[in-house]
Amino acid sequence: MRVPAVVIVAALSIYRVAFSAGDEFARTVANNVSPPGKAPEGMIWIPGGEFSMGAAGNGGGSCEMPMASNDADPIHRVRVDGFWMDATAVTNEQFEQFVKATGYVTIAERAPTKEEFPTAPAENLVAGSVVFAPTDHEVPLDNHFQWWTYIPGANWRHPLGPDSDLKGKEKYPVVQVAYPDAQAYAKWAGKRLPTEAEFEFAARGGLSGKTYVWGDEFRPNGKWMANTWQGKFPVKDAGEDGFAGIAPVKRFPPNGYGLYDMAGNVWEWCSDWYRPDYYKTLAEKGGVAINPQGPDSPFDPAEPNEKKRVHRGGSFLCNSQYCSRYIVGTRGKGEVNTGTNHLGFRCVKSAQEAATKLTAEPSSLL
Ligand SMILES: [Ca+2]
Ligand SMILES: [Cu+2]
Repeated sequence: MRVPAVVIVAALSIYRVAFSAGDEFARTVANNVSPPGKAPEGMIWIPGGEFSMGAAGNGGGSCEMPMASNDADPIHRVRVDGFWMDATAVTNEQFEQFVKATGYVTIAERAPTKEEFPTAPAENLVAGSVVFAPTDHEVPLDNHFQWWTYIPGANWRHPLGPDSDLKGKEKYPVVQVAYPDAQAYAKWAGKRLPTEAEFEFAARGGLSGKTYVWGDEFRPNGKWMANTWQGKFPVKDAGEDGFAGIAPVKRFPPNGYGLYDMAGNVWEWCSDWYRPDYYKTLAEKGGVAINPQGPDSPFDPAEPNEKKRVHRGGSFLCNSQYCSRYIVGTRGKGEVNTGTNHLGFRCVKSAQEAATKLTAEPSSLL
């Protein structure tokens, strides 16, 4: 839901999932195939292959993961086919091209209707979206309503509310996009949203079982590798990594596949429904999960009436005090119609989809 009472959160609940002793990473074995043709503009060939997916539970991994990983257990073996992936999150200027071409109106720009929210008072049925606001003093980290607020007039053109705009923000990731908005963009672009397995395979960049998309050290040689939060959360984003708040795309080093911002900056939509026990289900089946698409239906015990899809990558709000989900393998989740100012997306394209388009185009000219 996106009416004021209900808000998306960086980390809402902890599920006590039994930590299995066999929980460990095995080697990533990438497919030995060359890219099927020329890369579509802005996209990178991800070879696919077999890898260990997920994150070790608190205390069981290579570093502490506060509130990060209780739904990312157990580590299990997955195989994905090769695919093309956008090198960066979709930017404001790219999203604007889509809106100009199609006249698409995002969910945050549409007023919620009485039909959607029969019990909501009429004065609450105002178009808007959810925005992070720092608190003016230290607060206990047990109630996210202290820093997330529904702001009327917030949407992708006004990410922080009506007084904000996109001037000079062409290369920033588009935010305040709900799942159907991201899907509509992908369809227009002849692409689709990644599965969670594709996202993680790509994020790991060919490495095996590392803590971060770049390795095991958070700041190798003192270098900041992703846009995260420094300072006291949620009071003051100290911006020691160069950015207080969101950063333009490509300001931090790419991962092993040449993908930018696969950790930090903005969360990204994946196409899988969210269930905290999905990995457990796959692990119990045994063997290797081939191109897993997520569970058949969503269920989050913390908010059983919300339909949620997976978020991946963490955001500029992630930090070691509250939510360290810039750690690769950890998972996020969000109600499908809810955007926030730290949630965006990028697209992928299957090899076959790309090939079909190439052969289809010349004949359509006949
Ligand atoms: Ca930062
Ligand atoms: Cu986080």
